[in-house]
Amino acid sequence: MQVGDRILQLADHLAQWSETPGGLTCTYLSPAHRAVAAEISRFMQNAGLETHTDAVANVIGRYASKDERAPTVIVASHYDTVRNAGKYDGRLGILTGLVVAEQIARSGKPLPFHLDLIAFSEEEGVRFSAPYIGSSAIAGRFESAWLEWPDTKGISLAQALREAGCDVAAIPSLAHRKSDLAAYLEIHIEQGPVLLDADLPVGIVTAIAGNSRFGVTIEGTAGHAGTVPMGVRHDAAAAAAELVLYVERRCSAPGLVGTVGRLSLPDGAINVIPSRCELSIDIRSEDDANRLAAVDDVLAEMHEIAKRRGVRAHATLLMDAAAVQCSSRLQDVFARSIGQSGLPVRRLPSGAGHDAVMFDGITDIAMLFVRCGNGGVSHSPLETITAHDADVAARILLDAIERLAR
Ligand code: HGY
Ligand code: MN
Ligand code: MN
Repeated sequence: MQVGDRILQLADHLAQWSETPGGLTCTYLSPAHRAVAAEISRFMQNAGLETHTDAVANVIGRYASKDERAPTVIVASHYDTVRNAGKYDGRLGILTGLVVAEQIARSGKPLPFHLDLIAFSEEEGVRFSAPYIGSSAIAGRFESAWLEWPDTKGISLAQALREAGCDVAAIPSLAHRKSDLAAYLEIHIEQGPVLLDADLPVGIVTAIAGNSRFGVTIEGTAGHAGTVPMGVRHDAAAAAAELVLYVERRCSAPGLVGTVGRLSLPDGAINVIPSRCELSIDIRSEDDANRLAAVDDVLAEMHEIAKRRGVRAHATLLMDAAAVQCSSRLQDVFARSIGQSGLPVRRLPSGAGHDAVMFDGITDIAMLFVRCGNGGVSHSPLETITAHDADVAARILLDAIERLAR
């Protein structure tokens, strides 16, 4: 079986565990998530890697260097998913790393660095809104304040970790020092149409967009839908609707994207004027000044809408990740590997966030994108890649690791 076929077959296999029937949802520490962690651990053991699961449920498989004091090259991505997700976001990077690490381990080829394949437990920030829980712990950027953050059922992250048998007190010890690491490599689906339109199987990521995320609550005044005159209402949903349209308008400016991905009326009823609306705001740009100016304008508009409508609005910052440049040294390693395979070298930025951002400033980072079919759709069951492209990515990753070893 071509390596690419095997990668897709393993992705299909992992997609069988889901919190939702008929689709793929695998959020942090759910029973489905725990089952996938156990399966990935089994894959890594079968590949001949020294395997363990850490205190935030990252699954780590090591192909050790003979030199105990050697630095580590991390090959990683995440195994959690968004709701109603595709099978390849995150998992492609883990499975491509798995087949390559297995090939190296089976060859017994000595490496001047430890090779750590890491399946990060939580990148999407779906259940707890805290971003990059898995990779932040390894990078020493886990924020203890996140432990109190509740999920939609009021369960705190700390409680969920304890219930999953994770030792919360051990989290700080997961942090790697700069001197421990030699490089961070991540294979990921592009989640956009650029490689598809260019008819290329892979591309090298130049930079990862900066990302600001907020949780917003708007509190108005409940009232009878039939008796309160329109001019004296303080309607939380109408205020939110104005804000959603402002985010869309303001982030339609060049170089920006803005999204309200969650919008809810917790105590909504058809015949009651909404008193409370909860929504999320996600603003991104490759240019940090552009992103932060848009954030300022959106927050100012939120306060203006609240004042004009007589409601109270509050925004909680959930993430403020600056744009990250990928290492030109490692980009060139990937470029030589791609050139070696006779393919044109295409470099492109990433609008999506990735675990790689957690390692910025700690070690050199590089990402290889793999073409997405179906117009480049992602965060959707329509997400698709080909075995051929997965095979190309595996061959390039192997060649890049061998180049780093030389
Ligand atoms: O939101 C993102 O960019 C990534 O999928 N977590
Ligand atoms: Mn994603
Ligand atoms: Mn991802």
